Amino acid sequence: MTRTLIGSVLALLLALTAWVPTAFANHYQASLDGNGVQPPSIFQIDNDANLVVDPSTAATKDWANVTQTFSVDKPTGQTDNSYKGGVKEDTTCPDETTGSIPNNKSDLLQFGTWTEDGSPGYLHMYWVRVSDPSGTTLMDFEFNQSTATCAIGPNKVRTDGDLLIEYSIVQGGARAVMTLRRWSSANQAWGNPVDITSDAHAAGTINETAIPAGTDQLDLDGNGTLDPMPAMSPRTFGEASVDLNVIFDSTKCQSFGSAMLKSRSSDSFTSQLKDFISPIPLTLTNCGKVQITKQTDPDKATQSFDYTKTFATDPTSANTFSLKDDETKSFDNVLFGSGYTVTENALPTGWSFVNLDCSASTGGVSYTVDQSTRTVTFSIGDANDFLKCTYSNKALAKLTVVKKVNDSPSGQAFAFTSTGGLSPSSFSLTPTGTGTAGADSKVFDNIATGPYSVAETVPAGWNLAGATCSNGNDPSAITLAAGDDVTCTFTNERERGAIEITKTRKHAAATGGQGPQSGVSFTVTGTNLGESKNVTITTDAAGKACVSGLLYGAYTVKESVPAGYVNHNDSKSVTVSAEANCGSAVAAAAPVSFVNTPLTDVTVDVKSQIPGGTASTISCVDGDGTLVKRDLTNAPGDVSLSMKDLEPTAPKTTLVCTIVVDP
Ligand SMILES: [Ca+2]
Ligand SMILES: [Ca+2]
Ligand SMILES: [Ca+2]
Ligand SMILES: [Ca+2]
Repeated sequence: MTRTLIGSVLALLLALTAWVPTAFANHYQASLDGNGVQPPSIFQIDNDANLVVDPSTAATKDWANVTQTFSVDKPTGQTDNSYKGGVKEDTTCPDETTGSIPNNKSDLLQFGTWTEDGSPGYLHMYWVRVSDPSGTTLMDFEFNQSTATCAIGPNKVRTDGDLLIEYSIVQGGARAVMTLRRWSSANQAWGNPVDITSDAHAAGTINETAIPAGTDQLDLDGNGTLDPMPAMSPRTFGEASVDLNVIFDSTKCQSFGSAMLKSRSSDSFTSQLKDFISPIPLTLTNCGKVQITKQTDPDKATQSFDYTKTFATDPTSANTFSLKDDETKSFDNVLFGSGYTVTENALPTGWSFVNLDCSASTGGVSYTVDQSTRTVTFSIGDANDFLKCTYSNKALAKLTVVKKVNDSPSGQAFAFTSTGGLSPSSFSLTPTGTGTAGADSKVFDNIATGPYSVAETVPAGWNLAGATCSNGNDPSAITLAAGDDVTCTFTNERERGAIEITKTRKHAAATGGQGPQSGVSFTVTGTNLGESKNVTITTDAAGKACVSGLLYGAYTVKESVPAGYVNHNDSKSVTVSAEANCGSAVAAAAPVSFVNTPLTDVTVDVKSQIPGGTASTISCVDGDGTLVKRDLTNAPGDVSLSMKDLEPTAPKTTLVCTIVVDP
């Protein structure tokens, strides 16, 4: 009794000594600490291997809370598959047979693996067997790059560099010695073993105590769901971790797609293989994926955008690349690492950056996006890590304001104001001549899309004849879309006036003795009409005639006096200086009046009743005695004196004729 107790205490002390972690902190019991190269593993390799997440350590994993890749052997007994006699580790595509594994010595039940993300992370393995045999525990985990199955036997076709991880624990031992071998295609044999436990790149333990039924979970029946565990007797469950730094060359992409577990009959590497658990697919690689996609607004833009990356690939790839709309750059062989970046270089002229969206990434890839520098910073630490980012860029727009005048600008400047962020927001345009040839313009290039407005402050003496934009917008509400090139044209004309002519005549037969005179033509001339230009208008029934569209300035209105009338003031100067039009707006027209006077003809006849019987003279003078006409010939016979176009204006309204009959 006492001895038993002492023995137990000694065993416990020995065990405690064995459990004491080495110089490393922050890792669990036998778990790997990363050797200062990568963060410690979070996976529990228990000193006394178990499957549960022991509550003492938070944020750790054990087999009960990871989704492991596992394979369950055929049931123990006559249907179990094992290698044929004479098969050794170096045997290529060894054949199999069925039947009981002798003495349950190496009768395997299950194995599994789980890969812990990191830089590069860890590979964790476990095995389960029927019973604890005498002698050394020997488990060989084989990892194959190819998933092609051998023509004969259960194995996968081996490729140069395939892995064999040996786990061995001496009889009664607590910690496994683990070695790593790589397959040599040239030698058709596994290479020399490399001890990976002594330098803390691997660790393996075994359950030294029984694992009670139901306390842990593994998928023992292989149906894909975790099952309550039957009791596991001591030394029938083992677990191990390997630092992926010793599996992978950090400069090469490697990928293992299949794993299997084998038991060996003795310590000797060339001893006969016994039981195996058939290969199971897995993903064990040191490379992830990166995919960068380009989207532009407007769609299908031909602009190319340049990018710079800082991550490494195998084989190596250029650190710069270019993308156009809808194009994708894919890197399927990104070596594990952190602090990787992809940056969109300086924006091409005429383009803006909308955003960088990496939310489509999968596999839990860790990334941060800096929109201001157009950079994604990320880590690739797992085969499933797939960074998928889309850069969206929008074309900038162009707005041109054109100032056009239909009349001579004479140095007139036109002021403009705007909203929406044009710079400068206020500006002035000064056409040099009429029409498009003399137009002035202001170009706002590479401006953001969105709403704008432009307005002209119409100068005195000018009217805005038109304001239109090439995209159909009104200049007060311009909407610029990506890549738009819009021109808004403001057309001005000078203000114009009118001349209204009032034409009257003296007319004895009319009420009041005078009235309007219709049908009288006037010619309007002026320098603003051009030297060779004139306008002829005719009075209407009301004696009115109007001409509009006249630039401000001096004009001459000249009457074409009708026959039978006289007008000594038939040409008048008129100044147009107010905006007016004929018709409804005639009130402001420049007025000018003309009055015509009708003419009178007088004939004085003296008739000799006897031809040649008498001779007479006639002499007529007007009111002030001025001689109008006379015939003093005094020839025998008739005398007739005609006076035409007599004006009824004083003193000419009186005509005195002296007739002398045959003096
Ligand atoms: Ca464990
Ligand atoms: Ca545990
Ligand atoms: Ca088997
Ligand atoms: Ca078995």
